[in-house]
Amino acid sequence: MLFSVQEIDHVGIAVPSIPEAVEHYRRLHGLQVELRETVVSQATEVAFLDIPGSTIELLAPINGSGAVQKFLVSRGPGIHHICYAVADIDLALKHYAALGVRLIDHQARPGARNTRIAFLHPKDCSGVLTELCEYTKQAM
Ligand code: CMX
Repeated sequence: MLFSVQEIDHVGIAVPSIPEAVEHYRRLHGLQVELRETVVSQATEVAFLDIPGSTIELLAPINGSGAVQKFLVSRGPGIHHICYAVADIDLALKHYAALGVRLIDHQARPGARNTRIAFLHPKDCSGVLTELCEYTKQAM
Protein backbone atom coordinates (compact mmCIF):
# COMPACT_ATOMS: atom_id res chain seq x y z
CA MET A 1 0.00 0.00 0.00
CA LEU A 2 1.40 3.38 -0.95
CA PHE A 3 0.89 5.92 1.78
CA SER A 4 2.27 9.30 2.63
CA VAL A 5 1.21 12.16 4.83
CA GLN A 6 0.20 15.34 3.00
CA GLU A 7 1.73 18.15 5.02
CA ILE A 8 2.48 19.39 8.52
CA ASP A 9 -0.87 20.66 9.72
CA HIS A 10 0.36 22.06 13.02
CA VAL A 11 2.90 21.80 15.80
CA GLY A 12 1.47 21.53 19.31
CA ILE A 13 3.25 23.37 22.12
CA ALA A 14 2.43 22.75 25.77
CA VAL A 15 2.15 25.89 27.90
CA PRO A 16 0.90 26.50 31.44
CA SER A 17 -1.46 29.35 30.51
CA ILE A 18 -3.17 30.17 27.20
CA PRO A 19 -3.67 33.92 27.80
CA GLU A 20 -0.03 34.38 28.81
CA ALA A 21 1.30 32.25 25.94
CA VAL A 22 -0.94 33.98 23.39
CA GLU A 23 0.39 37.38 24.49
CA HIS A 24 3.97 36.07 24.48
CA TYR A 25 3.65 34.65 20.95
CA ARG A 26 2.06 37.91 19.75
CA ARG A 27 4.90 40.00 21.14
CA LEU A 28 7.66 37.53 20.24
CA HIS A 29 6.59 36.33 16.78
CA GLY A 30 3.72 38.63 15.79
CA LEU A 31 1.31 35.68 15.60
CA GLN A 32 -2.44 36.17 16.01
CA VAL A 33 -5.04 33.80 17.40
CA GLU A 34 -7.19 32.18 14.74
CA LEU A 35 -9.30 30.09 17.09
CA ARG A 36 -9.57 29.27 20.79
CA GLU A 37 -11.32 26.16 22.06
CA THR A 38 -11.76 24.13 25.20
CA VAL A 39 -11.45 20.41 24.52
CA VAL A 40 -13.09 18.95 27.61
CA SER A 41 -12.43 15.33 26.59
CA GLN A 42 -8.67 16.07 26.52
CA ALA A 43 -8.74 18.39 29.56
CA THR A 44 -7.10 21.11 27.47
CA GLU A 45 -7.66 24.63 26.36
CA VAL A 46 -6.14 25.31 22.93
CA ALA A 47 -5.34 28.35 20.80
CA PHE A 48 -4.49 28.05 17.12
CA LEU A 49 -2.11 30.72 15.83
CA ASP A 50 -2.06 31.42 12.12
CA ILE A 51 1.28 31.20 10.36
CA PRO A 52 1.64 31.12 6.57
CA GLY A 53 1.55 27.53 5.41
CA SER A 54 0.98 26.03 8.85
CA THR A 55 -0.34 26.58 12.35
CA ILE A 56 0.95 26.62 15.91
CA GLU A 57 -1.37 25.04 18.48
CA LEU A 58 -0.82 26.20 22.05
CA LEU A 59 -2.14 23.68 24.59
CA ALA A 60 -2.75 24.29 28.27
CA PRO A 61 -4.26 21.93 30.83
CA ILE A 62 -7.58 22.61 32.50
CA ASN A 63 -8.56 21.28 35.92
CA GLY A 64 -4.92 20.30 36.62
CA SER A 65 -5.39 16.98 34.84
CA GLY A 66 -4.90 15.22 31.50
CA ALA A 67 -2.02 14.46 29.14
CA VAL A 68 -0.81 18.06 28.80
CA GLN A 69 -0.71 18.54 32.57
CA LYS A 70 1.34 15.33 32.91
CA PHE A 71 3.69 16.52 30.13
CA LEU A 72 4.21 19.94 31.76
CA VAL A 73 4.94 18.38 35.15
CA SER A 74 7.46 15.91 33.76
CA ARG A 75 9.07 17.98 30.97
CA GLY A 76 8.00 21.59 31.34
CA PRO A 77 6.73 23.78 28.48
CA GLY A 78 7.81 22.80 24.97
CA ILE A 79 6.94 20.93 21.80
CA HIS A 80 4.24 18.41 22.67
CA HIS A 81 3.30 16.91 19.28
CA ILE A 82 3.41 17.24 15.53
CA CYS A 83 0.28 16.83 13.45
CA TYR A 84 0.30 15.58 9.87
CA ALA A 85 -2.71 16.05 7.60
CA VAL A 86 -3.72 12.90 5.78
CA ALA A 87 -6.22 12.38 2.97
CA ASP A 88 -7.94 9.39 4.56
CA ILE A 89 -7.41 8.85 8.29
CA ASP A 90 -9.03 5.41 8.37
CA LEU A 91 -6.62 4.21 5.70
CA ALA A 92 -3.73 5.92 7.51
CA LEU A 93 -4.53 4.11 10.78
CA LYS A 94 -4.56 0.77 8.93
CA HIS A 95 -1.19 1.66 7.43
CA TYR A 96 0.42 2.47 10.80
CA ALA A 97 -1.19 -0.54 12.52
CA ALA A 98 0.19 -2.83 9.80
CA LEU A 99 3.67 -1.44 10.56
CA GLY A 100 3.21 -2.25 14.26
CA VAL A 101 2.95 1.36 15.37
CA ARG A 102 0.97 1.62 18.63
CA LEU A 103 -2.24 3.52 17.99
CA ILE A 104 -3.32 5.67 20.92
CA ASP A 105 -6.65 6.12 19.14
CA HIS A 106 -7.71 2.99 17.30
CA GLN A 107 -10.48 4.94 15.63
CA ALA A 108 -10.45 8.54 14.51
CA ARG A 109 -12.39 10.93 16.70
CA PRO A 110 -13.65 14.49 16.20
CA GLY A 111 -10.98 17.19 16.53
CA ALA A 112 -10.93 20.98 16.40
CA ARG A 113 -11.46 22.89 13.12
CA ASN A 114 -13.68 20.30 11.40
CA THR A 115 -11.20 17.48 11.56
CA ARG A 116 -11.07 13.83 12.50
CA ILE A 117 -7.94 13.07 14.49
CA ALA A 118 -5.95 10.20 15.99
CA PHE A 119 -2.68 9.98 17.93
CA LEU A 120 0.24 7.57 17.41
CA HIS A 121 2.51 6.62 20.31
CA PRO A 122 5.71 8.70 20.55
CA LYS A 123 7.80 5.62 21.30
CA ASP A 124 7.05 4.31 17.78
CA CYS A 125 7.56 7.70 16.08
CA SER A 126 11.15 8.56 16.96
CA GLY A 127 10.12 9.99 20.33
CA VAL A 128 7.59 12.41 18.83
CA LEU A 129 3.93 12.24 19.82
CA THR A 130 2.28 12.21 16.40
CA GLU A 131 -1.23 13.32 15.54
CA LEU A 132 -3.01 12.62 12.26
CA CYS A 133 -5.84 14.79 11.04
CA GLU A 134 -8.24 14.58 8.16
CA TYR A 135 -10.30 17.63 7.25
CA THR A 136 -13.96 16.82 6.84
CA LYS A 137 -15.71 17.92 3.66
CA GLN A 138 -17.39 21.08 5.06
CA ALA A 139 -13.95 22.50 6.00
CA MET A 140 -12.72 22.44 2.38
N1 CMX B 1 6.08 13.53 23.32
C1 CMX B 1 7.10 12.63 23.39
N2 CMX B 1 7.19 11.67 24.35
C2 CMX B 1 6.21 11.66 25.30
C3 CMX B 1 5.14 12.57 25.29
C4 CMX B 1 5.10 13.53 24.26
N3 CMX B 1 4.13 14.44 24.19
N4 CMX B 1 4.34 12.31 26.34
C5 CMX B 1 4.90 11.27 26.98
N5 CMX B 1 6.02 10.89 26.36
C6 CMX B 1 6.92 9.82 26.76
C7 CMX B 1 7.36 10.00 28.19
O1 CMX B 1 8.50 10.83 28.27
C8 CMX B 1 7.66 8.59 28.62
O2 CMX B 1 8.92 8.21 28.18
P1 CMX B 1 9.92 7.35 29.14
O3 CMX B 1 9.17 6.06 29.38
O4 CMX B 1 11.14 7.19 28.30
O5 CMX B 1 10.07 8.15 30.36
C9 CMX B 1 6.61 7.78 27.85
O6 CMX B 1 6.21 8.60 26.74
C10 CMX B 1 5.40 7.46 28.69
O7 CMX B 1 5.04 8.68 29.26
P2 CMX B 1 4.06 8.92 30.48
O8 CMX B 1 4.33 10.23 31.07
O9 CMX B 1 4.02 7.71 31.35
O10 CMX B 1 2.74 9.18 29.76
P3 CMX B 1 1.55 8.25 29.50
O11 CMX B 1 1.99 6.88 29.14
O12 CMX B 1 0.58 8.41 30.58
O13 CMX B 1 0.96 8.94 28.19
C11 CMX B 1 0.82 9.40 25.89
C12 CMX B 1 1.75 9.30 27.10
C13 CMX B 1 1.59 10.02 24.74
C14 CMX B 1 0.36 7.97 25.53
C15 CMX B 1 -0.41 10.27 26.30
O14 CMX B 1 0.02 11.55 26.65
C16 CMX B 1 -1.45 10.36 25.22
O15 CMX B 1 -2.29 9.48 25.06
N6 CMX B 1 -1.41 11.46 24.39
C17 CMX B 1 -2.36 11.63 23.29
C18 CMX B 1 -3.47 12.57 23.64
C19 CMX B 1 -2.96 13.93 24.01
O16 CMX B 1 -1.78 14.19 24.10
N7 CMX B 1 -3.91 14.87 24.21
C20 CMX B 1 -3.56 16.22 24.57
C21 CMX B 1 -4.39 17.23 23.87
C22 CMX B 1 -4.32 17.11 22.37
C23 CMX B 1 -5.07 18.19 21.63
O17 CMX B 1 -6.09 18.70 22.14
O18 CMX B 1 -4.59 18.53 20.51
